[in-house]
Amino acid sequence: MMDMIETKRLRPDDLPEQEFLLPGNRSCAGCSMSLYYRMALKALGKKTIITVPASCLTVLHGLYHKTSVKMNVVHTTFETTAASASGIVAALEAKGLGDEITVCGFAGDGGTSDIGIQGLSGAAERNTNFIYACYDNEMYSNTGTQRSGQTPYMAYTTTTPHGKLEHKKNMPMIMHAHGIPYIATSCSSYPQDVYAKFKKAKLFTGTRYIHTLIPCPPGWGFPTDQSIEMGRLAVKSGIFPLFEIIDGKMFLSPESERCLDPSKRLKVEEYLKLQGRFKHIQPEHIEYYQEYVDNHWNFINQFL
Ligand SMILES: Cc1ncc(C[n+]2csc(CCOP(=O)(O)OP(=O)(O)O)c2C)c(N)n1
Ligand code: SF4
Repeated sequence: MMDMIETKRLRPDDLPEQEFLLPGNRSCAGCSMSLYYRMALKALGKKTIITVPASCLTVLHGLYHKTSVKMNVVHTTFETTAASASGIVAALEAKGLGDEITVCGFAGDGGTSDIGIQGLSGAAERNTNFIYACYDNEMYSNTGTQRSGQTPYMAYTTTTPHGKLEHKKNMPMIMHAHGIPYIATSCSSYPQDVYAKFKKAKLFTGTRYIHTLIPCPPGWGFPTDQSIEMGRLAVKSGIFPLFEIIDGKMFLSPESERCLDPSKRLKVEEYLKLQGRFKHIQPEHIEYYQEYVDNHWNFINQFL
């Protein structure tokens, strides 16, 4: 049973020593994307082809002829991650290598839930055989922090100077509606969980989707040594639930189980007050945000 595969209690020394992300890259100080990517690549392993669109991740990869990534990588245009992955899969299948090599598209939240959603939806409807990994820093970070469909309620961005009025688009549930075999959420603050979920995704055939929260110090407005803490607060407050949906059934990850009990959820204010992007937020917004998170947990409960 796929749901019985262990995704918890991994210790750092359970992880393979081989590194595909080399020390030193062009992401900002404190960027949790590096940690996330390092874990994901360890899980995917050498026999992988990656496709990456315009984003902070392209910056991390570096400029030709130097790179920090020891992998086969295609750099593709902003909206084409899933189309590019579909093309790579078709080419591998034509060469009889479809079962041997893993294809994985990595894109930001803008590249996934806004401009890239059409190609992703088409590929998922065909159940094309690749992993799609959305790293979610909740804005278009690479171009200077504009609003995306994943920017949360009331967050400041350069295009929402008074705070965004809408909530995050629920990408994992949109992907769930496509009936794909494996969906997971993860957060860079829980690196072993990131590793385990990529490793588990590899066991399935068809479209697999992993959505990961990536705290971004300059975009969110917090000190560079607080990235891990910020992700943990997002999970502990229930703002970002960690779960898997395996063959249509949802399983809460251990890190989020405590959130089933509303009294054990950290108040959303404890998370919001530490970030510059929410500094203009008023008590009525916080109350509304808390209500929204509590209602979202009632929604999640229906699936468990
Ligand atoms: C068609 C097109 N429109 C706009 C851009 C400019 N652009 C490059 S990266 C980027 C933002 C990417 O945001 P996201 O996908 O969230 O990734 P992040 O930068 O946050 O890592 C934009 C708007 C582009 N490259 N192509
Ligand atoms: S802008 Fe944010 S996501 Fe992009 S490299 Fe810098 S810290 Fe990382």
